[in-house]
Amino acid sequence: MRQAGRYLPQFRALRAKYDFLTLCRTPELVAEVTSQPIDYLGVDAAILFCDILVVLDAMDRGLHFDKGVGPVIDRPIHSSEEIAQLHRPDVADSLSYVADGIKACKERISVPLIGFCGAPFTVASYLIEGGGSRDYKRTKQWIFRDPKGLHALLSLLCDVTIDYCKLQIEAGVQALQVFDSWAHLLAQAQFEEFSLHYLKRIVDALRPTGIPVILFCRGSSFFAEQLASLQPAAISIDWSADLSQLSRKLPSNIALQGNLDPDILYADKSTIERECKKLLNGMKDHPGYIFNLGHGLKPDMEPENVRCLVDTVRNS
Ligand code: 1CP
Repeated sequence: MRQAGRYLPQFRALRAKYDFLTLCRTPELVAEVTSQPIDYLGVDAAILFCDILVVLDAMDRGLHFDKGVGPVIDRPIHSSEEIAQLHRPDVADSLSYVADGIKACKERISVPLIGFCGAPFTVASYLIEGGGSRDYKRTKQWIFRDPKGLHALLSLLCDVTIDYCKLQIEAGVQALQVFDSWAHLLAQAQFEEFSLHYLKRIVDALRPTGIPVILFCRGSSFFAEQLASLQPAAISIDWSADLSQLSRKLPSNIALQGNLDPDILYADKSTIERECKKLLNGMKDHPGYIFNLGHGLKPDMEPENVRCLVDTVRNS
């Protein structure tokens, strides 16, 4: 889950000087931000500093990140006719800055580096809505009004995503996490049709590389068995499930990652320690378990509390 995020003052100091995409496009700054949480927390792996939406930058949709607003896409897509005009970018060219950032990280960081991408459904929802949204109305309308058109968009984004993952692997990432942050908008059958199908294409395309793929959905507690059917290396479970109970329903050859409620970081240190130990205890007999949060950190979380959490896991 997000590491540097917005909660580290070291990140905010850099962000005050540089625009978000400038940070992403400058390899030395990517290495700097990626290593900030490693230096501060001593976690076991680094997650590349970038964003799931850079593929929309590669597709020239006018992506920018505005203070206090989040991601904005100046040229959203509203119809099938517009989809026909989209093109598959040469990511080796348009996202070469990500490859350069990865190489800079590898020189600087000694722990494994995790690359990532957005799932086609989640990236499509940003492209359709023009940014974040409260109710994702346009995306849901499209599901019911023009499923064929939506599939054309998802299929294109899936191809671009696979190219983008391969670019990250060639540049040196040692694992890849796919974020389907808006999957919880979908009912079970819709999830299979509009998300799982494309996640399968990604997992299958990357399998020959031997790089472990971790699947995360908001809603992964609910969709865990469907995700397991794709046989990814790992599934990252959101914070709503009882992980030890859920793990009994899933094949033991898939690692589980998760799933502490990130809002616990607003509590005092003894509560953080207690809840963390409860989770670790429930998973103590599960081989390959990876401790993690069930979603991202929030900007106003205390770095000291995050460190207390990491120390508790280390000392357990
Ligand atoms: O935190 C890190 O440094 C790790 C790198 C990282 C990752 C893994 C960033 C940097 N973004 C992401 C993934 C990401 N981006 C997701 C999937 C994970 C999740 O569900 O949280 C999503 C949905 C996005 C889209 C996005 N980018 C948002 C969410 C907006 C919304 O609709 O709710 C936001 C706020 C961003 C900007 C962003 N990306 C990353 C950071 C540190 C920030 C904040 C930038 C700032 O300072 O303004």
